[in-house]
Amino acid sequence: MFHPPPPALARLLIAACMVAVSACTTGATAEKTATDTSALPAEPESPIREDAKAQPKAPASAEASVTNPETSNKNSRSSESDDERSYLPRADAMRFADEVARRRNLDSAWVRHAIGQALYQPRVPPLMLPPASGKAKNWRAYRNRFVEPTRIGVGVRFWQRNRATLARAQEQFGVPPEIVVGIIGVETLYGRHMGSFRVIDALATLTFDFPPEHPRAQARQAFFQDELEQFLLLCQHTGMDPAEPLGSYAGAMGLAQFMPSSWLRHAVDYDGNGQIDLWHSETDAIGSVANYLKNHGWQRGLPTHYPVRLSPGANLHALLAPDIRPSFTAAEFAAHDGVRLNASGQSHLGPLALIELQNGDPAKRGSAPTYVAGTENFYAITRYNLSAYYAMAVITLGNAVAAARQQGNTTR
Ligand SMILES: [Ca+2]
Repeated sequence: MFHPPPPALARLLIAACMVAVSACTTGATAEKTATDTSALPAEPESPIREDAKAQPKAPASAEASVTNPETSNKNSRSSESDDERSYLPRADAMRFADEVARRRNLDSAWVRHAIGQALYQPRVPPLMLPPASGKAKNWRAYRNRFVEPTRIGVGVRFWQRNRATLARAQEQFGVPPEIVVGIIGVETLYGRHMGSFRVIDALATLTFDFPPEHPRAQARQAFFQDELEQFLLLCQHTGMDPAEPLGSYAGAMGLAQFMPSSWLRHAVDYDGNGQIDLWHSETDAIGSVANYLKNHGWQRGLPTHYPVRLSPGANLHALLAPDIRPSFTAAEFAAHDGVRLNASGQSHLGPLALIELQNGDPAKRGSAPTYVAGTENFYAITRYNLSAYYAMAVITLGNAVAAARQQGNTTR
């Protein structure tokens, strides 16, 4: 999947591209997550509010049903040839190609060829639509998809063979192994499900055929348009053939499911072989995840969350208002009637957020929500995927793998 560039060509392209990349990373581009399976680019006025409480669409590793798009597309749309699905004849796609070429100082024939070989993927747009409203979120069901014996077992082996790298990443970036192990486990089951859509197909489909019925279609389409542009820059930068890389239906790539913009900004060559390969190098993936979190506010040594004890009838309205953004001191938190932090939570120095995770509709055989007090490190994990459910699944899986590893060590 990853081909090193021919050296002479690569040097030329890298020189041209570094200028372009720095131009886009210093702008006021909205913050984006690494994976963007359900995520929104944060906006100045109301960052992440809409999706922060939502149970996200599952990351690639839980999407077995979308891992073989080519087969299903061919089956379901056998009358449609590749020519009919190609973006080559689309005036809007070619106009965009010319704009990108001009904006980024790229060869316009190369950009037109790259976008022109993209194929519309009919299964992608429906996957972007939010779940039907009124459906209660269910943290326990979500958690059980990720925190289960197979994933824990694979996670223990991943940790074992990468323990030196995980320790190095903790030393350098301050992010503990269980968080990195939790993220890569939830994202791709440690590389088992990295997605099988061509990235160029997924991003072109979401750029030129984003579902108009989506409540935020315009912003989301703009997000993917930018990611398509970033993907082309990434290909120029690395010498990858744009037709080659595979990823999720949203265009997220590799063990850590990085979107192209995140790859350009936060991925690192952590095995020192001179190139970044997030598909095949577990070492590069580990360093990149840790670097991403550090760049998004991770603080060394800070816990992710504390338990919260609630008395019946506790008034949570004010505490829930800022959503997952840590906004209250421990004293302010505990000043609310019926809300109690444990001893370590009470002595926490930074801001906290009351995190609510619904467990289905209590009126329909569901149970009461789960609450924790999230710290700035909990919030940092939500920069990876804008969802409290996602962050809590990452933390819970990482801790479960750590516990299983510990148990294995003591019984061995
Ligand atoms: Ca590398």
